[in-house]
Amino acid sequence: MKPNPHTVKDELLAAYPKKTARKRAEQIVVNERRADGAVPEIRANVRTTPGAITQRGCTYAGCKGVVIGPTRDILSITHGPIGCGFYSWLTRRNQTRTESPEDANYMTYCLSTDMQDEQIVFGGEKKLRAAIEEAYALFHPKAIAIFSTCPVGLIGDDVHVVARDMKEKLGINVFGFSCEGYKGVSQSAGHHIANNQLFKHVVGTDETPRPEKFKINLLGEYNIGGDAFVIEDLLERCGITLISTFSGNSTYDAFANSHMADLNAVMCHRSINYVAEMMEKKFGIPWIKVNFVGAEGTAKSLRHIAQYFNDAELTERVEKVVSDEMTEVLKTQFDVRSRCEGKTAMLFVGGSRAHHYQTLFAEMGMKTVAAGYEFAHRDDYEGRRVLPTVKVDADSRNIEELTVGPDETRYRPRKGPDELVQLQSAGMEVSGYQGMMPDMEDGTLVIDDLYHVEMERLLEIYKPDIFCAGIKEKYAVQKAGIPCKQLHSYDYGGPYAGFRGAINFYNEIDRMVNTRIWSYVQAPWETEEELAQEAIAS
Ligand code: CFM
Repeated sequence: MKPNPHTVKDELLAAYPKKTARKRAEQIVVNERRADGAVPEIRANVRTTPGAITQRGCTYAGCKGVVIGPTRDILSITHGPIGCGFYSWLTRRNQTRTESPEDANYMTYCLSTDMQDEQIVFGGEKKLRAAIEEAYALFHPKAIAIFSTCPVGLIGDDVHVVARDMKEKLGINVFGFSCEGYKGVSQSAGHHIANNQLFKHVVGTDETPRPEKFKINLLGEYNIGGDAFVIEDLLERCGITLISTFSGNSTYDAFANSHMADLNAVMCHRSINYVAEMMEKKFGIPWIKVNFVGAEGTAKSLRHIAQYFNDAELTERVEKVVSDEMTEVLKTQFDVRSRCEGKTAMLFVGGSRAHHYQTLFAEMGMKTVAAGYEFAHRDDYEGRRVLPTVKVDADSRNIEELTVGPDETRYRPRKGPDELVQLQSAGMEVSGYQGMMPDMEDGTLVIDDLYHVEMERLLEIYKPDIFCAGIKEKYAVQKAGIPCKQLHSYDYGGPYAGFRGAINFYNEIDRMVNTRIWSYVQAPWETEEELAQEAIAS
């Protein structure tokens, strides 16, 4: 029998003291869409209740690990004690491909100032300067980025002054990030800080003109498991020039030249919408939301890009690529549907994938019964139209909001207001994002910042056929006898983007939900006799 989502919500809340339950109730929402498309309000981007086991990461993780980390030729230095610098490793399965074997790729290196007690007491700036000089002597990079961990902010080291001095001294671009882990309630704050600094220090610093016809940037694609390679190939076959990607398979030079593009295609809205907005204000480049996850989403995104440029030849090429790819996609869809139709999934991931990957499951005939983001904001759930009503609390006010206006010489609106309205009325959302909830069925559960104790109850109540989360959840889920797909790292798999990626995903999920191995999961103390007795008792 299908569980009643309202009863499930009450059950989840029953675990908490009254005051906590009252607040938490606003983050656990039964999705019900009104006729006008509006969805219930959800509380998001707020502090995790102390004591709860959250899926979230910290601000430093969002800045260093997520946004800047995947850029291969920016040398990243973590400033802090080594115990705080886990993400110096870049643990995220981002891939990159240099154009020639001689080109710089620092992604496999792990640099930290390794602060000791002495620096905590007397200050760490001196050690940071020495580290930058040492790194420069070793690698001669084009740019060095410095990332602050919590203690740096607590003791008051000024990484920006150090960066400015070193930039002058070494003659390369050096910039710092005040991305101390505690700066925000999650990694989301780190995205914003990374966006700001990239925009201030890198974007628009290379004026080399680009002669190509259809020039775009892809924002919010991080090349996990090779996704970017699939998308790059598709764009190339369509005749679309990718000036830069923020930041999968990316380079410093591409960011510097990115203001030459005529369109920003935003994939992960949460992590990079700030850059899109600032580029629009300063250079006049419009942005649209795209989604290269799922065959349908990929086709729609390519078509929207063609529609934006409004060119018959481009449209024709896009249609050719889509139809070439769809034959194989539909064949696999048909095959996996015979085994997966009606099975259920739950997705609790980050700030965009819990939405994007629902489309892949839908293409397989599978249902999403519950989903949520770790650190997204209300607009990622409910759509950007709620932005004016989002409460700005003290935690959000902590993050710098850059004031950006049109560039005196370089502001060039790529489309006039009328053209933008025309695109809108042709069904294309410009500067917009619908969010996750309008795409989810009524009666599904939407939970922000899922707590571990809730996850365990959900598994018991719904027994979904697959649960999608990350490494911290994976083994707890599997011990409950339910397969867990990591949608952050893809486990060892991928790519899942584009048409080819969709086929990969269908096949992998088909294997995961149809293997019998999970029915054999049994704790040693659960003897057959005891289980039989339990069954009789219930
Ligand atoms: Fe964007 Fe991401 Fe995500 Fe994200 Fe992330 Fe990630 Fe993610 Mo892990 S940028 S919000 S901070 S799509 S690392 S590639 S998988 S939580 S859903």
